[in-house]
Amino acid sequence: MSVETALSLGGNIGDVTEAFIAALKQLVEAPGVTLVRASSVYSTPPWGKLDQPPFLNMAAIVATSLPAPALLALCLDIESRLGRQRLERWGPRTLDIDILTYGDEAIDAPNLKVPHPRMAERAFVLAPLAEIAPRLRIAGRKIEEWLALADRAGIAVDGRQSERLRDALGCDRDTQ
Ligand code: GSY
Repeated sequence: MSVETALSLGGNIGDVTEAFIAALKQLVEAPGVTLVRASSVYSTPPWGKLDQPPFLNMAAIVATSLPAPALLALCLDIESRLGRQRLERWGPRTLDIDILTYGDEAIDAPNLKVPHPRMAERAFVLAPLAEIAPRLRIAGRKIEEWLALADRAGIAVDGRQSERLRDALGCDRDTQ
């Protein structure tokens, strides 16, 4: 059985687009994972700790036959294989991969809460996800509705980084 799951990727140290590309390639190389859709790459102001460089963020929908804990283990493994650095809580980092949704399941495990408990208030998560799954519902509202309520100041598609991502993934603008 295959489940569609929404992922959020972000980082603000090093070549973040390269990390997105490598992470997505490693995800789909894993047995039981296919990429359904990838968003553009967005430049986003830092959230939580303001005195740090802007982030790049994107979202992806993947279909997987992996149970949620195995998908989480895979994401953590990819983060560490790509040399994950997280210098401080809420601070700069090379790459985060967060599981936002796992089908329509609610998961409340110590290391995995799905839907991601803070996603509805984070425009850096909602803007990329709204591009590829605007009608996905969490907590009683569609992603596009949550985004309309969120503060989107400073959030913009980064055309050059999005082009790099599209070229590397071999998808074109319309079918992405
Ligand atoms: O997993 C969240 C990491 N993170 C981010 C992020 O990905 N984007 C922005 N804009 N701010 C952030 N603050 C943290 S922590």
